Amino acid sequence: MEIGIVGLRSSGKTTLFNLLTGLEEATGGYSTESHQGIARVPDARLERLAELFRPRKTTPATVRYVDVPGLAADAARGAALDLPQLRTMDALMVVLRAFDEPGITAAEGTPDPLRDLQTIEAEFLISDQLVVEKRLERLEKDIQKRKAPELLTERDLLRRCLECLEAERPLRELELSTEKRKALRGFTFLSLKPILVVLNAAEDAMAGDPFAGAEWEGWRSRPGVELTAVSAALEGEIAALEPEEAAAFMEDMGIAKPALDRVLAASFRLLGLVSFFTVGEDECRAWPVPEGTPAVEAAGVIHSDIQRGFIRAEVVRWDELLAEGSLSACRQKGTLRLEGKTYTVRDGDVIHFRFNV
Ligand SMILES: Nc1nc2c(ncn2[C@@H]2O[C@H](COP(=O)(O)OP(=O)(O)OP(=O)(O)O)[C@@H](O)[C@H]2O)c(=O)[nH]1
Ligand SMILES: [Mg+2]
Repeated sequence: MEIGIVGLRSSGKTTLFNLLTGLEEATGGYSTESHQGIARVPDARLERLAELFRPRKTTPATVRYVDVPGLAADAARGAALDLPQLRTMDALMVVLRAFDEPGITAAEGTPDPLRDLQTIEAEFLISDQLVVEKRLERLEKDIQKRKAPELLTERDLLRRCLECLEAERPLRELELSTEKRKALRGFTFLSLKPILVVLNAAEDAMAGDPFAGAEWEGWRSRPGVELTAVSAALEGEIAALEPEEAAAFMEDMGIAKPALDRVLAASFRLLGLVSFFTVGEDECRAWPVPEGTPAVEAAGVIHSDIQRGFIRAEVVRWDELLAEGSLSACRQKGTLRLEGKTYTVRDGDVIHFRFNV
């Protein structure tokens, strides 16, 4: 599962990407290349489990980010089409510049995150509209030759999409059945992807909710949209400190947790993922799976043998395990449940798979 980082030029995409992944790609000049990297998703539950089991290794869930070159604010409409990589992403993180920096402001204009968000969303809509129109044209020709029911169904669906886009609404806002959603998958529409809007704010603007104003009202409750704010500059300072210093610094600034943790947690939710855990002396590990995954498939995420030879899953909630102190205590107490192949894995389950190959 991948998240594409997208935004106008010099909005701080690569700076954020570096902070999230621990990589050190060049910032400042206009990027022309994309970068890929993996971020560890902090999880307090996993840390608590690791305190109990003291494993040799603790492995958190990860999210993969792809940092793509920025769009120029004055680019020809449809410029997002030049970023074909975006289409293959599962979700998009839209970085908006809200910080003021003389050199950047001179080149890219005064910071106006809402304007920039509208510009980017417009790019998504245009780019999707071009795809829909092209396909509809082709369909009309095919339908003239042959009135196949599947062609007519597809035309109906694409007409609905076109109507939505022409009304300047993203496809995220269409109410679609699972089946229709599947039918649209191959088109890799940008405005259908869930987005995480990250406001890259000035260091001193992190107190309060930057999205509280009336101008953001329309964005606060849209389907498939999450809003969050960070100050990349401030996060960079925190990341450069030793842990104790960082804690003291954050306390001074009145910050409970690094904003990056919020970005990571939101990214994870955006992808529709939940975590289950495996525990033991060797390793405590968080495994990300799509919401609704049955136990037998979750087993396959660990190893295909475990899926193939699946007998049953022994499941206990992470906090119940912490309360009892061990899996055997949970077994005695009756909080450890035996589940079969079709059991739907829930966020925070600790699972021990029994299998036979
Ligand atoms: N003051 C301030 N400067 C920032 C902040 N975030 C990034 N910058 C600076 O803004 C400049 C551009 O940052 P990048 O991370 O390269 O931006 P980008 O979005 O990757 O730019 P392109 O890839 O060229 O589109 C760099 O000089 C950063 O140091 C911030 O939160 N505050
Ligand atoms: Mg960049």
